[in-house]
Amino acid sequence: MNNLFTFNDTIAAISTAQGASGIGIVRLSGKEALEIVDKIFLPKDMAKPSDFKSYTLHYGWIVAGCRRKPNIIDEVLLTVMRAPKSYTREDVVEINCHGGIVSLRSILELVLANGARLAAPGEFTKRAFLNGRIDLAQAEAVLDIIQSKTEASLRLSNEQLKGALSDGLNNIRKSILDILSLLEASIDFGEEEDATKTKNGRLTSRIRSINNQLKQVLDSASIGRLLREGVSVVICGRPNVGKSSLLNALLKEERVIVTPIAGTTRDIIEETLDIRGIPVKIADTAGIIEPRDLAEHEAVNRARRYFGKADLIVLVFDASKSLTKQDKILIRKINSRPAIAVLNKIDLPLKIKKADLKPYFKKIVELSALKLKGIGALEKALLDMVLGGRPIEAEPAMISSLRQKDCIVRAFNFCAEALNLAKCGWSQELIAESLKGAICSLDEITGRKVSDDLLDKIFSEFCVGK
Ligand SMILES: Nc1nc2c(ncn2[C@@H]2O[C@H](COP(=O)(O)OP(=O)(O)O)[C@@H](O)[C@H]2O)c(=O)[nH]1
Ligand SMILES: [Mg+2]
Repeated sequence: MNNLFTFNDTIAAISTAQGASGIGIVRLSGKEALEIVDKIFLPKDMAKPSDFKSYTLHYGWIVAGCRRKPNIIDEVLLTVMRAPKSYTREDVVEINCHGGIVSLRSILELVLANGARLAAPGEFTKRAFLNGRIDLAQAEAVLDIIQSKTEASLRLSNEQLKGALSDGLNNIRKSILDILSLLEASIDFGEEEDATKTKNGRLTSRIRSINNQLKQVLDSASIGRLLREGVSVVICGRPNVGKSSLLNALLKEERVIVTPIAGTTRDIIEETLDIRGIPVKIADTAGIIEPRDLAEHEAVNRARRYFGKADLIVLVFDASKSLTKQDKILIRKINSRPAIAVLNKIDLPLKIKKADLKPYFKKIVELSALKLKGIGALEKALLDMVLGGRPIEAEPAMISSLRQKDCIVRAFNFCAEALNLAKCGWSQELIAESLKGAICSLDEITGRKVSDDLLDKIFSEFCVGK
């Protein structure tokens, strides 16, 4: 894994977001990166990039055409990072130019015309992985950092990039390897009848300890995924109960139009809140029950879809009015899905009491979206439902993706199988086979053993330029 791959081509891409901005970066990586910029960079002191020292910054211009009559494309700063101490472990050049679309594209085109190839999504990070600078879990962390929605998920991804997860898994892997070598020694050399019994006891306790460690990693998965992916919450309720007002109150801004006219909200409005580090994607829906026209018909369909796929439902009632038939229909629709009832408009004289809803909901929150009273209580109720009593603290070796979780589950199952075989005194070859299965599953997380298809799939989620 640690040997350098030799890629014959040099890749290039715009590494900053597309659109007008202060600066933009075109990045090159590969054997010819310096040679290519030699042809297009005109430094103030007329030196050549291929003579530049690593980790140095140079002022000059990107030019097209010959050096005597250059056509200036942009004024830039050029950074050189030589192999192997670079992001990809290859020669890397970053051209810091002005962040206009035309400037960035012109420089990229020039770089491509001079011998570079346009990088595929995630190809720089893929090279970093293939060249052994980072493992697959760390490569995934790079993507997570870019996509982090809250500070807590950013912290988790940074731990993973530093190698916390990989270190934890490598320790478990090493313990399994230790057992395997013991097993193999006795497979080869045979064993006395008496000694086998005590040895079996030791063997089962060692496998059990590995099982416990894997279980711990697995337990961290749900919080890890929660921090990374967040939860989706849908706000439902009949028209005019204050759904849009509630979303505005949660967002602390006037995001959605609120009027006393029923049917004001026709589209789904979706925003992400940060509740104690968990990204909560919250959607306000149209409260229409009987659509009057095509637009309302579509609004109802969309609301249904959101209702169907949300992790959690917030059903809003107007506490200043008695429960209506429409309210009751919605209560029935909740069935046994995770839901919180919100009694809104408690600033007005009340017609519904908490007790009226007790039979249907585990959590009921009274609030006033208009007067901003009780919003904190709703946030707390949301968090309680989502966490189900688990602590929110991010552990260092936390798994964050479904892919990683699948691998750990497989490793755990293999170990559980090995434990059973050992307990029942089955042959050591069989136990060894199961343990090897566990190692293979762990290796898929760090990428020690991974198929090209899976690599392609993982890196295709990256943006071009990363
Ligand atoms: N008194 C009072 N009025 C509210 C409260 N929440 C919303 N409203 C009013 O109820 C009406 C409907 O609100 P809106 O958020 O558009 O309801 P939606 O149709 O469920 O989205 C508006 O006139 C709001 O000002 C509240 O807590 N107290
Ligand atoms: Mg509304």
